[in-house]
Amino acid sequence: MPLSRLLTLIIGVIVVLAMTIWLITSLNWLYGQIAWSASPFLANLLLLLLIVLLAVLIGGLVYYLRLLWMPSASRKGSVRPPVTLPQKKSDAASVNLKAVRSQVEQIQDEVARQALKARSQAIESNLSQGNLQVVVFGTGSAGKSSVVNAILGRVVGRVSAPMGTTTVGETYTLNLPGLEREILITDTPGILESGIEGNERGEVARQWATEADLLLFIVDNDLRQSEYEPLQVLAEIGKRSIVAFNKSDLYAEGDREVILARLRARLRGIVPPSDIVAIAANPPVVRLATGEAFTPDPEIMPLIRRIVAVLRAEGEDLLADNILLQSQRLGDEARRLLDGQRRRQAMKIVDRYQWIGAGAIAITPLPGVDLLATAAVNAQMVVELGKVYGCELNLERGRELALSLGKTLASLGIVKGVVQLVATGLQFHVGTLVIGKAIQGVSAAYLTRIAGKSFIEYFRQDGDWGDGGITEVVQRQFELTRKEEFVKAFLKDAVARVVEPLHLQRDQAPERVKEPLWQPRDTPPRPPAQVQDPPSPKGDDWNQPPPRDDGW
Ligand SMILES: Nc1nc2c(ncn2[C@@H]2O[C@H](COP(=O)(O)OP(=O)(O)OP(=O)(O)O)[C@@H](O)[C@H]2O)c(=O)[nH]1
Ligand SMILES: [Mg+2]
Repeated sequence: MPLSRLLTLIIGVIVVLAMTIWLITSLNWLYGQIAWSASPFLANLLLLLLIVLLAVLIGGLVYYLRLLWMPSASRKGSVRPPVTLPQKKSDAASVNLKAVRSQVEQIQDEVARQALKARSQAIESNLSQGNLQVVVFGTGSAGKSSVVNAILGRVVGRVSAPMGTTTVGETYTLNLPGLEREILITDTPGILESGIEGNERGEVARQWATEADLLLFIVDNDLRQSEYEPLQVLAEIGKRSIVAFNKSDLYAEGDREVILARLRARLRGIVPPSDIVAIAANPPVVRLATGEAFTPDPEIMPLIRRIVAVLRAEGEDLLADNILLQSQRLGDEARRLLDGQRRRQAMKIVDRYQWIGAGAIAITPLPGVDLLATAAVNAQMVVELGKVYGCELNLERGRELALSLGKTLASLGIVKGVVQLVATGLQFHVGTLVIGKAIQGVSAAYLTRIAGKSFIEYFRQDGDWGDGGITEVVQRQFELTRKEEFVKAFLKDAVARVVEPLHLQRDQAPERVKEPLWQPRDTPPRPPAQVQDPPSPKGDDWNQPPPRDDGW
């Protein structure tokens, strides 16, 4: 007790004592006066009245003193203080949800967008309501529905011997003594069942498990490796589990202890030993010696006690962790969908530019191999790709980027590699008169593709080439496009889009066929009208006239 309060108390007691003495003396004097001047009966009556009044006054004083002295929280008596989630985690979750919402808004696929919106709203309402989600999980026929029935104390889920009795997640409300929050308990289908339907049911169960604040993992014997794995995976993503060894009535006391000990040993580091309990959720009817049928009570209290203990001690943290986890998972999914959507949009742009460039270069060929790289990497394409990824560039910046990528293509020998690859691929498809033009056009398209895909990587990483720099990204994209199936499909497309129009053009202009369509090497350079960006500054090899032995 603080000193100030102690002093107040002492002074108060002295004052009260002094007043009491004065009061008794005064009453005594008054009593004497009345008894002497009036009657003793009247004096007794007055004394009684005064004593009652005094008692009421003292009672009132004691009541208010108690109020003054008691700590403010306990004064409210039965009203419990409001429960708040750990501030940091719930703040992080709401910040995360806000970011997710803006990503979800950008998703164009209506169905996916609505689904993600609904999930983000569900997480938000969980954040504000804070119900605890307990999910009953485990292999088929381990007794999950029986456990739910026993915990709820009434039959809600169908129970039967064959696996696959529960086919969807069923949720019930549960109030446990000593817990402020409402608990939602979900019975799930069994995992690790065979067949397509079994797998689908297992997926439903796993989905529920990832959304749980607390998992009740039901087994009916020692743990199999296949049961251990999902439990471990769930523990790795931060799921808290209680393991219930059900059907323990089937085992003699000693065997039951052996199984429990094995479970505790196997799950060391994943589930604390005290959270692995033996139960019998639905012991079968037994026939007594007298011939009478007897249904034993379920032995479920060890599990209920653990659920209450864990939720009381860790419930708020589990809830906050789970909300954070759910919002992060939603964010990952939104990002994945958005990334796919952007990639599709970006690839359309690359496709468009690669064939525009190919056509232009095939009509107006270039004098040298290395010039091809500059022509193939169009600044406007870079600007448009940036826009898809929310990165606004002006044309000047687009040019800079295009130029540096073109240089990289040339310096890594990718231009020559592509020309070689295209020349080999086209040799049987193209007539000799247009072969040079065709190789240039198709190579330009190929290089545009490598450049476009490299820029997609760059913009995906918020305008960063990554640790390996531009060289590594470009080299990787080149390697990826060299895969046989891609080259085949690309060349097939190229024949239709570049080579055939060239043949057609030649056939339709017989008088010009006498001059080969392919420009001789020493023709002065003519930049392709639509695609080529201005050449780089003087003194750059890139801009030098092509060497004489430049062969197409
Ligand atoms: N001996 C014994 N049998 C039990 C116990 N609990 C459940 N069973 C039996 O185990 C069988 C399967 O029980 P369910 O509760 O349907 O099991 P489940 O895990 O929900 O099964 P699915 O929904 O098919 O995955 C039933 O025949 C139950 O009677 C128990 O404590 N002791
Ligand atoms: Mg079931």
